[in-house]
Amino acid sequence: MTSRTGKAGIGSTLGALMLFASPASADWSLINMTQGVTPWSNAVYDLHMTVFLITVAIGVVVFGAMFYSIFRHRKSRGVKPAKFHHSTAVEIVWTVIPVFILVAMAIPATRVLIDFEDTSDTEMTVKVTGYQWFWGYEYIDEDVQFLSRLDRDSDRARQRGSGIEPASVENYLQEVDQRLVVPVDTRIKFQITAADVIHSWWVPDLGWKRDAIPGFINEAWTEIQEPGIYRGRCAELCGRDHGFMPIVVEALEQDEFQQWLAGQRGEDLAETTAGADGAEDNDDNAELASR
Ligand SMILES: [Cu+2]
Repeated sequence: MTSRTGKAGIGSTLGALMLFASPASADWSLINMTQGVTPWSNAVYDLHMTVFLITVAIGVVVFGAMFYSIFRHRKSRGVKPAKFHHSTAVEIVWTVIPVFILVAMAIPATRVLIDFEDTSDTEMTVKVTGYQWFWGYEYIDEDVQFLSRLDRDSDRARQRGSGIEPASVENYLQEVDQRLVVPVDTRIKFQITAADVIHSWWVPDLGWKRDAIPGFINEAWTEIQEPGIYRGRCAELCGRDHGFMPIVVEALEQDEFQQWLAGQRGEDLAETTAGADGAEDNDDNAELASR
């Protein structure tokens, strides 16, 4: 019995490996870094691939030399070990070459980082506030703000003994009641902070995450190139319900965004939360958000 399951296990593992190795079915994007939908995330992806290829080349050279030496100079071929210690020339070479490689990698990496830190020239600003355990969004200068919490279907399904099969809930734990709607092709500045503990705002497709720290405002920027829905989550262990504060960004074309904004404008926070659901902690939310 054991050996049969063992064989089946090996068989399925081999099958998976073969599937993986066949170029037609290999979807590298599943195991590779997310390429994202912003110029910055693409720059990071390119950097990642460059550094990855450099390390692969180093690996091939180093392990190639090592295995060749082990094979070629083996004792059974009658090779006698050389007796020397200390070679100044070799030490200089293996210090200088890595320094050059590191500098060659650091220059483009620094360029990309500096670009990310530059939040000037942005066309709109969104303030993001982390709460235990939901997000608050405020469109600075637009008079639009709201809270964004786990959608009700996921929230019901996650309760112990709810009897709801999580698999039956669409986008389980990855959907919110109110999405952060933004326009495409717009440089958006994010100002990220928190009201209680440290959270971290992370949408992989944007290419970055930023800690949300009480008393501090961290800045970041993005420019989404393709309309779509991009999902993320809090990336800092912030408390009991840390796993239940997803982030959903919906990128719309400019005119659709303006329409959406017009529809939202004027609705104040209390109305938004009261309308969103009748949860008992609405008062807490409004109170927290007003701080
Ligand atoms: Cu959090």
